[in-house]
Amino acid sequence: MKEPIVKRYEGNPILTKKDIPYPVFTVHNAGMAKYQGKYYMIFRAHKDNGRSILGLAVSDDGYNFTAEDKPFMTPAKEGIFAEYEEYGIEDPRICCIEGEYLITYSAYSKNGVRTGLAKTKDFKSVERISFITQADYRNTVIFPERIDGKYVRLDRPHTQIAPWSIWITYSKDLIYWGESRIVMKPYPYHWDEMKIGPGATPFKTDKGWLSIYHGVFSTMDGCIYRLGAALHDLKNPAKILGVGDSWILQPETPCEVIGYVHNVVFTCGAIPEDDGTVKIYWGGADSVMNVGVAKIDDLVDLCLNNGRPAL
Ligand code: BMA
Repeated sequence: MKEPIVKRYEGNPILTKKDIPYPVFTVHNAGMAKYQGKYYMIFRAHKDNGRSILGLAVSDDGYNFTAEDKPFMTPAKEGIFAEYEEYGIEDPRICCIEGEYLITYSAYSKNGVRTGLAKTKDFKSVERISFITQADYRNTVIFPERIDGKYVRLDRPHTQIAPWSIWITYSKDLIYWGESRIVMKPYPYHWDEMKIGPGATPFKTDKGWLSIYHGVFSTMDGCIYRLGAALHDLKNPAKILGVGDSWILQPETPCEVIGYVHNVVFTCGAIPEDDGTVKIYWGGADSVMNVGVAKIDDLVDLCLNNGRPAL
């Protein structure tokens, strides 16, 4: 059998509800960052009313995490943020840029789901900046460098009319965003034919920005969430150089197949390392956190030499 491109860590799951010192019922879909040599994980957790909050766990090695005593972010209690976060905050992504850590998250309320933007310098305090989309946008990742002086993001509008595709958008100040265009669509009768969305914050390789995304396939037994890889041009990330034809990870282990939502691997964060590997973190069945390692060259090769059309 072919070696899997993502090698699962034998100690998975690396974080579960049992590791959290306050009551939560899931631990999943965590954004990841390295700060002062440590690994920071901002995870999503369901409370027993079915709404989500964000917790924080820290590790020296990227595998053994200890959760902080208190949640990192809970829905805002006042002002504009309270109005749009009432039903919970979910699926954080972290982008380290110019010494700050930007956190994008899905904010749910009776007005729909939109992307919130917050920032932290030290993973102790967090400051909300703005909502950067209107309703029906999720899965927002910000590139870790300005390109041509602009912040760049990928996101996924949520609509029944257009295919659920990945779009790119630019900003000079993180508040006002524009010049949007579609960059990648689901691919018919393929593992990602139903919908796709940005996953981990893209990271730089010498061949392009590597983006790990999720793709969904609908079956008679419900949806299957898998992960794939795409490579964006370094100078013009609206241009996709290649999308891997095959998935890089699919639900296979018991904690990915069975849980709060069956058959889900969903990433919000990956950490590229100096040795040419990347640690990819994913929620298993919307219940626990897992990690695996891939060689960056293998992912790039998949995109460039075993591809499918982006659009
Ligand atoms: C998506 C999001 C993710 C979740 C996935 C599978 O729509 O809600 O947070 O992991 O569904 O349930």
